[in-house]
Amino acid sequence: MSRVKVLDAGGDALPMFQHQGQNYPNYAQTDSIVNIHKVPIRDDDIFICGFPKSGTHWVWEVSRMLLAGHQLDDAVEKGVGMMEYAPHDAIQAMSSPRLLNTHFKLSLLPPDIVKKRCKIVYLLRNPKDVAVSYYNFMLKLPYYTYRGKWENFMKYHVLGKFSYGSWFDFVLDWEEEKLKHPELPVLTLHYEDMKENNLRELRKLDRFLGTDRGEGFLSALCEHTSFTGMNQRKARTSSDHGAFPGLYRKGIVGDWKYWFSPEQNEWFDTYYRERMEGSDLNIRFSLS
Ligand code: PPS
Repeated sequence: MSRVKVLDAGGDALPMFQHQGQNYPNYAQTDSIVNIHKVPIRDDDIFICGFPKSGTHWVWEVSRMLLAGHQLDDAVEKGVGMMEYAPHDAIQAMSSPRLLNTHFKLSLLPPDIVKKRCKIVYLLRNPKDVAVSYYNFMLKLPYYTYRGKWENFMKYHVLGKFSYGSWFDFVLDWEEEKLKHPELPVLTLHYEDMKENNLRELRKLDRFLGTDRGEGFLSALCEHTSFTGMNQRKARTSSDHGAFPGLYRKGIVGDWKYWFSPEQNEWFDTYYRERMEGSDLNIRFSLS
């Protein structure tokens, strides 16, 4: 394990932490990454899992309010339950049911998650918007000082050279694990479906978590956790917002159309077909 500088295609450096052949964010303390598989798991733990930039903050906010049974306006951040980021003794100290989250593949997480059949909310977002979101996030991280160009970032990101590796490896690993463990309670939510009809997807989440909050509550929650609502509230309350200024950026489906050149798009589509051949995952790249 070591701290490394990973160069994009133009030679601009991104600082990362490398562990067992995989790159991760360059967090100040890295014990939580190295020991993630050792986190003691409780029967009633709930997990939110997805590749970075798939809408984790959004679903985390919605889920914690469903569990609480009321809207929250506090400064609590998703990082408190992020398994590769939060100190593990702090995760141990959380009261049950714990709402944990991670961008790790299931095969690298504590095996007790599967053994104990913990509930997992699994998030998917189309990889073109993920790439754009990730790029803009990297540009804004003050301690990364990354100034690389989009054209030098995109392919390397898609090929898995940066933090958390490749979207394709991640989603294919998750699909394989879901098939291997059909008994595991997994609710798969697509970012695009949530943008299309948030209330419909919230109902699914409410049923899955067993929170049974009722239509009035769910409608108000949609409003409270809309992109605008969340963005404004976080700017007002959050201590982390300054550290992660690019987090609530646009919150739309299809922003990639403004970033991918025709050549980049063609390259991506060919690569996508190759990697996803044989997969029945239905990923939508636009809502129309
Ligand atoms: S992280 O840092 O990997 O955990 O990021 P993550 O939270 O998974 O994803 C960040 C993107 O989600 C968008 N976002 C939202 N979209 C719609 N509605 C709401 N409420 C919302 N909250 C966050 C956020 O803007 C990032 O996407 P982009 O495309 O960059 O805007």
